[in-house]
Amino acid sequence: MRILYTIALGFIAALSWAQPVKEYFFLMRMDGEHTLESGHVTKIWGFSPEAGEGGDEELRLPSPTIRVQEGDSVVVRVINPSEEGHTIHWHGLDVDQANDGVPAFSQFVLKGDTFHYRFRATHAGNYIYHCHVTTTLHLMMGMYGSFIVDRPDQRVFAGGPRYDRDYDYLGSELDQSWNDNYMMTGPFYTFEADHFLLNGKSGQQIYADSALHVQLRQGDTVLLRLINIGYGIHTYEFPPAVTATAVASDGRAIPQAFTTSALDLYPGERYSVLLTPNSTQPIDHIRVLYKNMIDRKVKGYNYIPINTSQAPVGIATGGERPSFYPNPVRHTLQIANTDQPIVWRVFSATGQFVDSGSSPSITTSSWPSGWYVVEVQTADEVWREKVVKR
Ligand SMILES: [Cu+2]
Repeated sequence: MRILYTIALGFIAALSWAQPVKEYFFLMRMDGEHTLESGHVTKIWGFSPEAGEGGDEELRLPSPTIRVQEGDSVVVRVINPSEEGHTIHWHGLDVDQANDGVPAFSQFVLKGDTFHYRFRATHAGNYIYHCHVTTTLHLMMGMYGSFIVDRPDQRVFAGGPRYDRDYDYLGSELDQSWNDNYMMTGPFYTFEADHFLLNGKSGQQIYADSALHVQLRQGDTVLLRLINIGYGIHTYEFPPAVTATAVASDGRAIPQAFTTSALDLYPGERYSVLLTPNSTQPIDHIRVLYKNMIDRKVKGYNYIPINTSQAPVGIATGGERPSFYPNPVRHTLQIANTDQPIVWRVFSATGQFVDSGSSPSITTSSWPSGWYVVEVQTADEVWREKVVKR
């Protein structure tokens, strides 16, 4: 009787694991470095993929995005070679208690230990994984990443709207003094964010990374996966040239999808937002504001560029390209690398004329914050450059 029972149980278990299994291997680490926008290198902790030969993969901020399909069984094997215990909590995913990564209720992964997290990704959507040990410190040190569940039919959820391509943005904050001196951090109320990140980057780092730019041409529907793992409110401001429709939140469809020009994400929240162009304006951006939870004061912001044309802006047609610095700019933009007379014109993100001149330094103090196009003309060349005014 007992044998039959065991066989039956085994059969049920086998059935429930018949779905495709996605496996990940992570090291839990406390020895990473991260370059901030200023160029300063600070310390981070996190999860790095375990490499085969040639040592470990580099530890990055954020930790790698895990991407599986709806219905997949997921196995994440973690090894902890670091000095402290860690866990992984699967924020928003329906996992059982043993796999939930909340230290007192499930498994601590202590120094030298290995653990296998097992669960099923039952609902397409955007999720977060992070260490849940002394969360304020371990999270702030960078032990987090995005967890994306998508569908082969490119619908946001079963029976939901389709999209052509998707982008995921994981917003977070960092207090440099905490990461620089993590042995000396005080209680959490002393945490004061001074770096505001999207996928670990800010300001010019986002501008320089075209993988973070949204490609949005006429007729496209793009899915933005917006995720907040910070300790403040993240407000996404969409430009008038796009229609932004929130269709899902926290891994479930929103019963009444809504269009919005500004969407607030509270800590731990995730939204799926569809973007479609509604004008032929060539240049635009999404602005992300980072607000304090208590007084809602804006503490920082980032821009996500939207490219609406096939041709990248700012590609020279020949000759030596001028350089523009600093970018982002506050007071004065310098145009360098031009050995012949120039004329420059500046246009706003909506294409309106702002200023013109012929000196290689442009005073920008009076410009409102946002994107601009600087057009530089010599006798036989024209260059265009996107510039961010802070
Ligand atoms: Cu940890």
